[in-house]
Amino acid sequence: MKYQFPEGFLWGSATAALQIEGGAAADGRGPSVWDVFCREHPEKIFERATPDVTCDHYHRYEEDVRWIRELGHNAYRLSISWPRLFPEGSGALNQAGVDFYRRLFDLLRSNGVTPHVTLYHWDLPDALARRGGWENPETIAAFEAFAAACFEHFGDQVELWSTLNEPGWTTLNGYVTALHPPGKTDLKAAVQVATNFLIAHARVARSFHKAGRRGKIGLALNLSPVYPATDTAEDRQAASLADAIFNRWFFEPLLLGRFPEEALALYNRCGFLPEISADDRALLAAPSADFVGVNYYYPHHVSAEASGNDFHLNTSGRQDENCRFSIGGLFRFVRNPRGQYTDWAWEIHPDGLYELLIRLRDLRPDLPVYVTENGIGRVEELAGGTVDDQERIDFVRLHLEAIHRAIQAGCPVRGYFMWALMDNFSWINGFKKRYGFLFIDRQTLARYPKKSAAWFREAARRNGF
Ligand code: BGP
Repeated sequence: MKYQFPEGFLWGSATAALQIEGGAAADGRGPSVWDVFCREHPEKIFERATPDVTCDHYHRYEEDVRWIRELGHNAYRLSISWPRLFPEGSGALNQAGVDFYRRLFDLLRSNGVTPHVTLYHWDLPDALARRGGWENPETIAAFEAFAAACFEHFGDQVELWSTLNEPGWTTLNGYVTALHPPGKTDLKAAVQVATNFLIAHARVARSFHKAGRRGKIGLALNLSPVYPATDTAEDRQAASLADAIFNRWFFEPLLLGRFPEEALALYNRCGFLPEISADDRALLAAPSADFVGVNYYYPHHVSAEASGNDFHLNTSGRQDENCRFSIGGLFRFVRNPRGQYTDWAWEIHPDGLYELLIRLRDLRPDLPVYVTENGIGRVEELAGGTVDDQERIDFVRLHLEAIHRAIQAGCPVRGYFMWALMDNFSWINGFKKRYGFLFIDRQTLARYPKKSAAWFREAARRNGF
């Protein structure tokens, strides 16, 4: 075997509540901001898909845990639906929601599967969204109460907690590109929301630690290495600024207890500096994560030539539909002419993951890291009861090789979660973009393991490949 992983390495896959559960109105669940966004702006979602049913995991979780076991995973990353526990975002707890997750966690554990649980994977209760969402400090307080309820009710079942999934990506799309709810382009609000997420994480982590809870708490960050498009001083400067805004704004407070100067200087110039109370400022000045989760899909290539704002994501999977991201006067993301791309125009670049892991190691050599998401969206069809997704096997193998190299170089990576366990509601991409180890027949919702599931099962069994 060429790549032997450390003992105890976690081999699993990931999902998020809104993307797989369905049961949108079952047993007292309240609406989330995504349910409402899809209903009010169907034109923004590929083929007007909705998260009402998705994979119906809420009703089929027993079968899904059987699949997880069948696929040989020893861990599973999932999220808890906030509006299933608190239909109004705060206030009365919905016991049926608690019961659902208790049954699910029990079943996972009795099948030898470690749950890695995210508290917030973008399904903000609509009641909070209507009062200003993450711009409103009330939401931070409601999140603290939701987190406390989760620790209280599931603390004996769960030991690995992430407060947030990808605060950067959700802020970017909610408040800059306007592609996700709340669909705004407001850069000042974006900086405040990005900061409010960090405050929310830090407060929850503090109460978790203060209460002496069992287990570890961290969060999952979307990280992308940022390369200058050319070697000019302008492009290098633009790339460094993009890195400060998209990567360092999030990992520096968590790992080092500080914000990147470059981003602070820009926000100061533009009048975008976030409001932070003295208490929260003190809180953010101390590192707050027991581990960091890295969600890695692709790198960015940055050009300083950006005349205006322009945002577009490929949601069709058509080769001729490019992604565009440009903030006028700051920078623009460009396509790498030498890059290899997926059907949705995301570059495949496993070395980027290695570089990110080494960067984290250099900052905090002792801090455990999980690769909490990594995967490839494809157009797929069932043939003979399976899908021949050799491309996914190659994608996962190359990224695992990069992780192995980083571990050899001293980065304490403790586990890998492939996105995703099953094909799911891919946000504004609807259902055409398939990510799973399990193929979901959209007519019957039956699950079929793809060829990659067998490859991964063998790697997990041998703890390497
Ligand atoms: C991450 C999200 C996941 C997942 C994945 C793939 O940003 O945390 O929820 O969806 O990206 O992205 P997409 O489904 O938009 O292709």
